Amino acid sequence: MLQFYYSRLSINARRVWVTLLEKNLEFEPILMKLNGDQFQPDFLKLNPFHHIPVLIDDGFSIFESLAILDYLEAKYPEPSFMSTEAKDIAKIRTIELVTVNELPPASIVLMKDMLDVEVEAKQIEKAKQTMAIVLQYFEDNLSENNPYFIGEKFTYADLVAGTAVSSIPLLGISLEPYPKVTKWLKNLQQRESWKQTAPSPEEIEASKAIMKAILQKRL
Ligand SMILES: N[C@@H](CCC(=O)N[C@@H](CS)C(=O)NCC(=O)O)C(=O)O
Repeated sequence: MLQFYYSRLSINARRVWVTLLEKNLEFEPILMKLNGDQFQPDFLKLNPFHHIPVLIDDGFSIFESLAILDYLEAKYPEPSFMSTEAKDIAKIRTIELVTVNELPPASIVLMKDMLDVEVEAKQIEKAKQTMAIVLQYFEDNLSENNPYFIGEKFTYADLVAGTAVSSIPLLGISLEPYPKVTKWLKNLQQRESWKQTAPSPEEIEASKAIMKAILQKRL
């Protein structure tokens, strides 16, 4: 059976978790606390960079969430969350990469500010600008009449961007100026996979001490 190393609050893990659920795959969830357990020798053998998510399929171990999604799509193609149209493939890939390249550095700065970890005012300003550019890019790529980025089809663009955008309001950034993004997020929240993987307010609160320790590089 597939083994999935994750944590309830990890956006990088959530995109894999949603994919496993959406593909109706059976898996054994292995919950990591990220309180130092990610540095244990057994875990470092799975990912020398001490990150979750990690997926193991019959002894074959994979890390990097987008690589895991590629693997799951190739090995378990039904239902498919990719397209075969050249322009759609480019759009899905761009949205995935904008999400994983642009959002995390900005999120880390805003998280530091929120958790009272030292960060310069100009970095905060820059992070807010990046958030606004990314959200506007998503807004411009959604339409009034379709539920998802690629029309009626739910794809990795929705899955990857959606799991990340869901947590942006927690950083004090309002989605109100982006009505299409807000509506799209509501569509995603209707999905069973979304409901099942959403962290509760208590879990979010409880994770703050560990997040602060990671951001202060105390772990
Ligand atoms: N690029 C990686 C990022 C993974 C990542 O940063 N995971 C975080 C949780 S969201 C983590 O494991 N942090 C603990 C640590 O780095 O020690 C991916 O997409 O899988």
